[in-house]
Amino acid sequence: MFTELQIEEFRRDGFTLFPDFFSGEEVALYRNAIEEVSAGNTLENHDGKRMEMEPNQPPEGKKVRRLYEPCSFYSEFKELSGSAKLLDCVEQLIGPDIVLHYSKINMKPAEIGSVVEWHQDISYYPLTNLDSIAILFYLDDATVSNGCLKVIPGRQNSPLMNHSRDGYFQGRVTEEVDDSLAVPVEGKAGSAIFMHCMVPHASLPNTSSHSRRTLILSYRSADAFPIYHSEMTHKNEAGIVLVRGKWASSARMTLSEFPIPKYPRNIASLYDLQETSRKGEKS
Ligand SMILES: O=C(O)CCC(=O)C(=O)O
Repeated sequence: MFTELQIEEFRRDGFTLFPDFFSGEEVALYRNAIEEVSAGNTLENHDGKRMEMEPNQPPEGKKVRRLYEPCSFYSEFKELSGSAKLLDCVEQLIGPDIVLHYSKINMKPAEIGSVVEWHQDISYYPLTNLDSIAILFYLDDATVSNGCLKVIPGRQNSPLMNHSRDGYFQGRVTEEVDDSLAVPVEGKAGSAIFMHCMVPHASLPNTSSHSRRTLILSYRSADAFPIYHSEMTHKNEAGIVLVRGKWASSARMTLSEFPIPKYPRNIASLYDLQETSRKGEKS
């Protein structure tokens, strides 16, 4: 459970770091599960339904960039997503009726781990209210040198930043970001960052010799419904799970307007969309 102080910090800054959320044994369990799932996959021959590989490696390279939806596919992570310890914390932040929205593991492998550019999570999936959070669990010690998360504290109460260009959603902020406002969130393996969906965040490429694996679970209040049903929304909504409390019979609306992300196509991931955007293709 969070202390009053941690909740205050979350409300003020939009995030809070929970040190040692996992024990050393739990970290080892999740790392082993990741290794098992990743084993045998290469850039030229991998299970594209379950994972995405780092693109800048030889065809036989084995560096995975992301594992998709671990809480749907693998028992260790599914169990975590419904665990009382985690949901008690989530409930303190977004209330008693809780939906697991999505999960993923960003691997940020040593030497070539990809950049994540500035974005606010909810720009990808507008909801009727903002009771939506992501929890980022570091499974390795995360520092500035291996690409820990960077955030802009306190920005969660301002309007959404622009994520579009030429009318298309870019998956990254397209206005200027004042990097001097950013703070790195370093943490030991096993620590967790609870982050509001409106917090701008990013992370640098990993050029160090240490990987920075991060498990990410996103939850939303059951009365936060998608306000725009693109094909991407359909795909995602098929996987949502009520993990505590009850389904809502009406949507709670707290926003008078919100930008709609017009996706250029079905994307594999944020990396995919941000890369396309960098190349300057119409997206
Ligand atoms: O892995 C990271 O550093 C950030 C991840 C993130 O923001 C995302 O996948 O939406």
